[in-house]
Amino acid sequence: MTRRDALKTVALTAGALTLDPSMLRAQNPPSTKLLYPFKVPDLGYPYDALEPYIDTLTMQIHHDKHHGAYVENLNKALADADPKIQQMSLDQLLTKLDELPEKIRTAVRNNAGGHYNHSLFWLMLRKNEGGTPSGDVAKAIDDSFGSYSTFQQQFSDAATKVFGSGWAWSVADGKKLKIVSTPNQDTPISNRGTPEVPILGIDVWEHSYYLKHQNRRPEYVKAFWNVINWDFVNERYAAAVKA
Ligand code: MN3
Repeated sequence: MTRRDALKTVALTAGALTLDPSMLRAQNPPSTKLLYPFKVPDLGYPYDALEPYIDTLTMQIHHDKHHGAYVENLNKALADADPKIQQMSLDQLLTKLDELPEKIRTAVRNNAGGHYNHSLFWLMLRKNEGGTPSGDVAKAIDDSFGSYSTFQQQFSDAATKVFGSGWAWSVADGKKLKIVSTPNQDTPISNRGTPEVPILGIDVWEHSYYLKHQNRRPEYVKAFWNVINWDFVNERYAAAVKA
């Protein structure tokens, strides 16, 4: 039995498919099989893997405590819910927020969103030391923005301008890419009418940068370009275009 099969078996016998990043990675959207009770996925790399761009302590607290709290509060919100709701996947919860009982809707929106966004975020990160995108996503960036530097500029601008806490994203719109932002833990897949598939995102909540960069969000956004896992972004883009 391979390690992956062993993990699957363990997860299945535990009554829910959860996930090491390699299992999440194959999914599009990435978390189709994430089910109640939800679990925080392994980070998939050491806390210090993104130094000096994102520091060790930030990664540890962000993953274990902040992501952990979203998962814990999501499970709490669903604990007394109708079994039909408990059986909805993470994606279903987020794309059908309107169908949830009002009593739990806000808690699910915030905490399922937090779980979804962070599960994606960890996979989007890998130290690349300023490496540039390649493959289809590089072409999509050129086709949509004219050049990588224009894309960087517009994405950074969106990230810097998020008022308060939220995220900036690049989402697939057919073969083209767009830049959008979401407040709090809202996620592009929840957009009514036109759910969007995020292929790259940056968390601009202060908890994601304050220990190292304090109030200097632009400095964190600049550092972010050194820790993008372009291979994963390419996989997301390919899956989004196929969908
Ligand atoms: Mn965060």
